[in-house]
Amino acid sequence: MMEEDTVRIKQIDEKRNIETQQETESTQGEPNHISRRTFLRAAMASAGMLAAGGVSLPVGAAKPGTVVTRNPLKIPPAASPGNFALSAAPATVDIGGGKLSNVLAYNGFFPGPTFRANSGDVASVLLTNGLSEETTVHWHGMIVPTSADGHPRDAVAPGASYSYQFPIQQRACLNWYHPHPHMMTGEQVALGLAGAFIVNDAEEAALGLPSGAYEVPLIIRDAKFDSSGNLIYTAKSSGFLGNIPLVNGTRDPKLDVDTAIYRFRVLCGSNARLFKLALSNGAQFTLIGNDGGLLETASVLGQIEFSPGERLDLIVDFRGLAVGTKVMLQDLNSGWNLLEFNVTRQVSVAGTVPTGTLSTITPLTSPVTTREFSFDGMSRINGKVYDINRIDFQVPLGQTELWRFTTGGNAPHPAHVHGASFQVQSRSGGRGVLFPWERGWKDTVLLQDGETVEVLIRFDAYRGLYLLHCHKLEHEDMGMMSNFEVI
Ligand SMILES: [Cu+2]
Repeated sequence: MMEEDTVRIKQIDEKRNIETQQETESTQGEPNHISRRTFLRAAMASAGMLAAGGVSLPVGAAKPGTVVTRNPLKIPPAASPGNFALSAAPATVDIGGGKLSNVLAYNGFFPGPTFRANSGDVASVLLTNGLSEETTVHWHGMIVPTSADGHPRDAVAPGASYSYQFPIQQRACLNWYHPHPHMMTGEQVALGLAGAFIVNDAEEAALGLPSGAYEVPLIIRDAKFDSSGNLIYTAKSSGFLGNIPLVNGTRDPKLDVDTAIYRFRVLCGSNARLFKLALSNGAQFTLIGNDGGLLETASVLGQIEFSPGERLDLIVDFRGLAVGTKVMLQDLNSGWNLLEFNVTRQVSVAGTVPTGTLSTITPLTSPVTTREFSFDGMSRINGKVYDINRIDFQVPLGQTELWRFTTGGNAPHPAHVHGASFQVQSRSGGRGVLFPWERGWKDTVLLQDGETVEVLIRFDAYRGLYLLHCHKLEHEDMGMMSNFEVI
């Protein structure tokens, strides 16, 4: 494993820039190859910087009070996944104001096209790998057969193609797609490979939620750029943190809005950063859904914190605002301005902010098995570093189980499961409560230090190989991941 990893890291990118960071807990028991890898990466980072003739000096996020030129928010093109040719390849894109950046892109778009389908449709996507390294596509939140899950075992070699085929048999929700290759997920996502996947159904349609121009996907992430303005990846074992926020691949974005109700489909697309969303005018969000679709009832909230891989379905009401008003979507954690809403047009659009019952969610009950998963250090689950060939446990199809996630340190760890959604039951230690955005169906739940989170889960759809992992992508790449089999 050790030599294999070393070779793989070398293949990735000789100029990548990786710093090591000590774990806050004892590293005793941390397998050898991790320290070998971090050492190797640090050595390569030095070599890369020498070759490049110096260290780049990316400009930080704008300071408060600075006048910022705002760029129209990019809206990725919509696409049907019915019979779609998807390429992953280097591209040059405008991230706003004519600033051209070299990125990795799906079909030349950063973010990739937004897939939109109805429950009951069939997805058939042919990926062609135009990268210089292997990749896969994982359909995060989609319940798909193992062959379509983008497991690192199903790596697609440079120049090769892979056909992802799956029926869409789940409720309306916002999911997303991104690479999941062995130990290179963090790099490929940070360099631009991600896109939204929206599923619609009749239950959702009956609510008459804002649609068309009033339904806007927002992929929020952080990023780093070199002095030429190209996206770069500088991994840290504690997680990649960029210094520039991007929404839909747009720097300093603005969105012209009408005096109407909007539905924002929000994805935390960062590798490691948590965002705490709020509106600058003190207005509140109406939260109507999350990872697995609509909640039973809406919640009105001033602040919402979410972590890599989590999704939010938010209603924002601009009806009472005067034309000319500017409202900023902010991240209270970093102090960043994420997206400026400019109220530019007075309209009268029918519609109301949803209240009351949105959806029916049948609770999972009576687990027959309890499993414990300790997210240890920065690279292990239950003491073990991921081994692509090792199956760590087996889960009977159709059996309700209680999974208990714990962590001894080095959080945040967003715990993510493939192959099924779960229902969060409790959080003890740490923050000690469940939040309104953790109701309903989830596939990613945040563990902070000292926390134990219990979920109920049942795999109803497919037998086969799936993954449990930390969605801090650097932790995932270092081995905080586990293979399991639904039998
Ligand atoms: Cu983690």
